[in-house]
Amino acid sequence: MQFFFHPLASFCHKVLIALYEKDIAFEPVIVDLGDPEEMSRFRRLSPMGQIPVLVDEQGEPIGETSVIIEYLDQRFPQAPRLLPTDTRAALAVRYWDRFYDFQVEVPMQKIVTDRLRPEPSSDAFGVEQARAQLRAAYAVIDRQLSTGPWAAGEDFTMADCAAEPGLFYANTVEPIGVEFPHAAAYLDRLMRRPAVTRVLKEAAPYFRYFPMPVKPDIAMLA
Ligand SMILES: N[C@@H](CCC(=O)N[C@@H](CS)C(=O)NCC(=O)O)C(=O)O
Repeated sequence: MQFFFHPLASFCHKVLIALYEKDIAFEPVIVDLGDPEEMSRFRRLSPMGQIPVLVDEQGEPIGETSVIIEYLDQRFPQAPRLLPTDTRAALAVRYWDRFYDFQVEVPMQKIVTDRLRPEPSSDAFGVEQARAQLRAAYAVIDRQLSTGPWAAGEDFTMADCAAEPGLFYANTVEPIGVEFPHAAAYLDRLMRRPAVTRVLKEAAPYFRYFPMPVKPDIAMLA
C-alpha cells in the first residue's frame, strides 16, 4: 500500500497514528502541495487535491481520513481495534471522530491559514469566531475527558487518532487554558502514546514551516 501524505499535515497525522498503532507496513509518499505539476498528477488520486490518500495493492485510492481508518481496521483487525465491533459503541467513536474533525481541526486550520494570507485579505472576524469555537470545544472535551482516559471512553480508538493532531496544533494557536485541566491532561496523554510520539517526532523537522512557533514541547517525549 502507498500512503500519500505530508509529515506536517494534521489530517495526515490522524491516519499515520492508525498505521503505527496497528503496525501496518506501507510505502510513504510525500506530496508537495505547492508543486503545480505534482498536484495535477495527484488529483487523479484525490480530485480535491487533499491529503492524505491511501492506495491499495490494486491501485485503488481511498480518501477521507475516517474512511481510510475504517478500511485499515477492517483489513487489519489486529489490536488495537480502532472501531469497536459493538455497533452502539462504534457510533460513539464516529461521533467523537466527527467532533474533533469539525469542532477542532476546522477552526484550528482557519486560524493557521489566515496567518498564511497577505495582511489585506486576512479575516479577523472569522478568526475570532474560530477562536470562540475552539474554546467551546475545549469545554466539551474537558467534560468528556473527566470520566475516561480516551476520547470515547476506556479504549484508544479512531476518535483519539482524530483528536491528537487537531488538539496539538490548536493548543498552539489558542492555548488550552488552566480552566480545562482534563483537556490539557488528555493532550499530554495523547502525545506520550508511542504511535503519536513517533508521528510528532517525524513532523518536528517541518515545524519551521508552521506560521508560528509550535507550542507543545515534544522535546520532553521519550
Ligand atoms: N476531510 C478530509 C480533510 C483533509 C484535509 O483537509 N487535508 C489538508 C491537509 S491537513 C489538505 O489537503 N489541505 C490542502 C487543501 O485543502 O487544498 C479528510 O479527513 O481526509
